[in-house]
Amino acid sequence: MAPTDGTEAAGVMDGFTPWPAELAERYTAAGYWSGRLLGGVLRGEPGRTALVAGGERLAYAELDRRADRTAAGFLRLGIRRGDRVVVQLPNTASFVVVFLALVRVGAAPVLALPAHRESEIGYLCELSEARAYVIPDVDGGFDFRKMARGLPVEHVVVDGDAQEFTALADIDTDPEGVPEPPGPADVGVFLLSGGTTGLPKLIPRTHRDYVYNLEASAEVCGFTADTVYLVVLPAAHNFALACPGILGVFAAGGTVVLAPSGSPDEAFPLIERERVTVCAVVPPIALLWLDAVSWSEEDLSSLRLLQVGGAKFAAERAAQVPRVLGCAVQQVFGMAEGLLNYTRLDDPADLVERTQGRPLSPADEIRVVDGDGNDVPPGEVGELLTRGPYTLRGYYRAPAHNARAFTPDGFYRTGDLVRRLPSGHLVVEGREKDQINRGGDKISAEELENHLLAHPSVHDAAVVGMPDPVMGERTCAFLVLRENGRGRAPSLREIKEFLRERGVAAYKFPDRLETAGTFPRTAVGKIDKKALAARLG
Ligand code: OOB
Repeated sequence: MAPTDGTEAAGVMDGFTPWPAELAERYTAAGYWSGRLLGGVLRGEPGRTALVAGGERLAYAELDRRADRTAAGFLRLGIRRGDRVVVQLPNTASFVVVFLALVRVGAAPVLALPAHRESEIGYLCELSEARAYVIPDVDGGFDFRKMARGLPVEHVVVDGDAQEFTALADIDTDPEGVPEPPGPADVGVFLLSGGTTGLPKLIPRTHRDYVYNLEASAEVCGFTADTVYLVVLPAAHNFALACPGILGVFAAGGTVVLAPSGSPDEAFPLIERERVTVCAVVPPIALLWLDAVSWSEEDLSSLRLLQVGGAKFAAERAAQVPRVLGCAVQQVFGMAEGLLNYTRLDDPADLVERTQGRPLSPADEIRVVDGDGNDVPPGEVGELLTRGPYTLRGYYRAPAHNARAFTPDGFYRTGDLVRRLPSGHLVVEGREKDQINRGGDKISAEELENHLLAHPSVHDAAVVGMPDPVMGERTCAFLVLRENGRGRAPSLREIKEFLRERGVAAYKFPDRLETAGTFPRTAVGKIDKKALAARLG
């Protein structure tokens, strides 16, 4: 696509949809787009601790040096500005170093989740035409090197024992200067969409829009050099990375502490030891913590703010957080595509408990529309459409999908059903998109159905969410079996094993299996998923 805003780096990234020139000028003139780059987010005092991970404790100066040396290493491998590199690292210092190194080179990390397997990773490598793939050796008992064999990438870079591949430690080299620094309009990073179609989508985030995302978030959330932020969600997820997340902490000069998971056994001792002040969690983790304080012995008194988002957090539970955990709660309704809504630190308790926040930026445009695309009266429920200085204008290399996912004037159709209050706060009332939100993990029904349809006993498949008190939703797969149901029904265990062999991430596995003779259909002949969901007692 031709560059249209005059500052676009022509040819650096095809398949990327730029903002129209007039909007780009407005966002720049208003100061939302500063021209700062993702590689420059390390703004803490050189001697101050930037990162605590496992046994490692890195000062800003040291993290900066390591990022530069690893950037030099990627350049030495031939990775250049405009290239893509699939990064699949757990919450380790290497994730942070590799991320910073790549954005400094101008090669965009494609941020896969540690849970992704051959099915997702193979597709991401192909779609992005990745030049390299960065992995741990073994994590959570899984050997990532095994998965890397046979992938269409030139370089596999391994954090740890590299075997036949390139060791991350070995690419570290003296910087010889960055030959061609990225521009602020370049794509800085690719995030993964939760997905509503058969295949996941890539979300291009430019340096300028993502820097605004993280800086404005850090301001709204009151992050300073005194912030000590605990990461319990995957660092590759937008919430933990930039809302304000790891990068927002760096921009504010604070300290990031990486935890392997949100389990109280791991997180609570770190909160006590590092005097953690803020943490971002999904609702199931918040519920776990609310329970765990009664039996845990750690001192959590340093905690000032618990950010909860990724899925709806019930008002009653939000109200419990200050009483039980002794800190403020903030609801965050965000999406990798861009738009972020935060309850504000000085909002009255009622809004903090009962709403999912209001848009981050004064330049975020919000519409709430009915099925025909007309704005609903104020206060009524409709689909949320949005456009703004950090919301994508198109998925990467997905023109057919983009024609449906965006209005002709560039509003992103979120698929979320919301109600807008006079204060501008949004209440999430449901979802229109065919997706299951399993405790913050997003599962595309169509993607899972396609995998199930490949099973020899399955004639037809429909995946629906079922309400769950802890996860919000769990996944139920309805199957119509071949031979009019006379074939043997596979067990849930067999289906999980089948999906594992196909290389599907485990969080997408169904929690429950039901067989049906036929599927109920809507008037237009589509599977009636509401009627199916109603069958679940
Ligand atoms: C975050 O991002 P994604 O891309 O994993 O998922 C986005 C979707 C939203 O469209 C919405 O359906 C759901 O997740 N969602 C919520 C929610 N936060 C996200 N639904 C109800 N209440 C909430 N508070 O999930 C994400 C990205 C950045 C920050 C926080 C969450």
